[in-house]
Amino acid sequence: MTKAEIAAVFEEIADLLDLKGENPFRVRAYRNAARIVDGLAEDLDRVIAENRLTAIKGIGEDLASKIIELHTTGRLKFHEELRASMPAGLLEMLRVPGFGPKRAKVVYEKLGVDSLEKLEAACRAGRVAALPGFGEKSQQNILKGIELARQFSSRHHLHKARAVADPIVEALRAHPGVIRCSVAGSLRRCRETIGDVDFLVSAKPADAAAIIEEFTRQPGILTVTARGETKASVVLRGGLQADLRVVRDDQFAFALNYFTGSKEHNIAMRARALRLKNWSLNEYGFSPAEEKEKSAKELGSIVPCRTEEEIYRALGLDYIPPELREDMGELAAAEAGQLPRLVELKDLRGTFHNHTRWSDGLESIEAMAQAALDLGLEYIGIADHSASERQANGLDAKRVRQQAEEVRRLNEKFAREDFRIFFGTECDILADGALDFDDETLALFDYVVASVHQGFSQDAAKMTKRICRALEHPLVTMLGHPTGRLLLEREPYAVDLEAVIETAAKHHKIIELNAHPYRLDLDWRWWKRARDKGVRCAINPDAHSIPDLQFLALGVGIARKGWLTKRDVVNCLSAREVEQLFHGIRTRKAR
Ligand code: DGT
Ligand code: CA
Ligand code: CA
Ligand code: ZN
Repeated sequence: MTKAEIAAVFEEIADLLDLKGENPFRVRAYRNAARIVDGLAEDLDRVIAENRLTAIKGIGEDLASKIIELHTTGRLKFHEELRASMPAGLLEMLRVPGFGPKRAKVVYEKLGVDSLEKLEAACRAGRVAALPGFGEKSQQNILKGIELARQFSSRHHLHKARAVADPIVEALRAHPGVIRCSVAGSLRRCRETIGDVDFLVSAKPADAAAIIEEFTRQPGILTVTARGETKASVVLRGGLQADLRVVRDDQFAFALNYFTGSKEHNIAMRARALRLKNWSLNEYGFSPAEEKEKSAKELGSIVPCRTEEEIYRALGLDYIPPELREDMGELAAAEAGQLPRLVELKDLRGTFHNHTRWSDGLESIEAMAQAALDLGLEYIGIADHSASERQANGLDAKRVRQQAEEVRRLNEKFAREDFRIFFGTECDILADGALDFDDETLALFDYVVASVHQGFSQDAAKMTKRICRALEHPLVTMLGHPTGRLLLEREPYAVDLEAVIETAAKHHKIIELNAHPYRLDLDWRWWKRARDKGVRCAINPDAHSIPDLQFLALGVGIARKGWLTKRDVVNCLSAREVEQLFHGIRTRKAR
């Protein structure tokens, strides 16, 4: 099991113990352990081999042996027994947003409710509202939450889908019968959430059976739900479904294009083929439109295409990168030769908005900076929480000054490596749009990320005013996670993004693309519009640990979906240019 999977097991153990009403310290120990394992920068194999697990703060003998059991066998007896001792529906109920183990315990004990269905029925009958500590309003919220949980349960976060899909693609590529292999579908288009994973392989027909056999034997696969001569469907670890299709190599480009989608993009492509050439286009190739019966499947494509580039060229189009295939103007731009040259991960020279032990991060400033340097970056921005974020150990004005001193000292050291730490803050935007620090304190930072963390229930007019007021403050550099959404968990707060973008543009403020896989906020659908207004983007991992810095890659994928180029993304500037930009924003001279 990977670190993330072990962390998920520990989270579930904590939930189960909580449901049982166990000692809160024991519950917290597992939640902590989940956080620590997930945030561990080092290779787990190595830490185990060198017998160093118990040297990690928060991991004792007992947890260490559980980590080893999970990592080596993929299961944990303690976890399985705990699971078996409780109705399975209880855990399912915890997927309802805002409905935690404490509340689940109450409805279970008082009403015998032990599944999502029973919870819904009890709410509809008004029995939940009558429980002590619940009431009419929370009953309504639970009903809304059940609906969301149902809607969400069929989709999965992007990073989880990537983590299970990547090793399978590698294993397939290593198979001798496989000629070419790729993921397709929403995962290739880098959508923010994934319904199912689509794998595509090309091979000689005689090799298909062996490839399908190899696929279904992968360790990431839980069950095989369908198996045919050229297809298989499976359930991956974590509950994701996946399909594999095996095609001949001369069909590969057409199949890849078809199964990458989106469906809307495919429809536009087919319409263009018909209109321009009187060809029909499908997953097997081009064929004359009138030859419905003898399709490309039997006769082969009338224009053979080895690559997707050739398919687009055959239709008079520049190559359209998968991220743009959403039928949002990409065909027209490709026809006119006006597709943007999309930003790439290697263009990024630094990142902003990262947390350290000074607030709720796991590592020291130095360790985060070293990790960024190891990734090949030239600078990192540290932006810990401000005082109002008490549960996140937010900094007050006094600690800000101490932190500034530490950053200064570290910068002397890192200057020798041509690396720089920018000293920032993630400053709360208070309910009325005022900032959480006074101007004198704000002026100590190189830059200020302003974010909303509380008071999400304001109406759109209030929230918009609140955020715009913060953006108008001369010492604010960028807006953090603009909608506060948590993908598959919490809807965005009500806000008029048009007005927010307008205000950011007017004051030359940057908007963050928060690259944390639960956020991916500002949403890709808005970026083209923001860029056209002249708003620049900062791709920020919102890292709380060293591995979190990898989220940058997800952020780049979303930026690409938003049509952004190197010029639109401030992470592509040198440290020197960033310094000038931040200064320019402050002095209102930025352009
Ligand atoms: P997902 O799985 O919901 O995250 O989204 P996709 O885009 O991966 O959708 P999926 O797995 O149902 O299908 C993969 C691709 O296959 C899809 O992007 C386009 C193509 N496709 C599927 N059904 C249709 C269809 O009815 N018409 C056309 N033109 N293409 C389709
Ligand atoms: Ca899919
Ligand atoms: Ca599919
Ligand atoms: Zn935040």
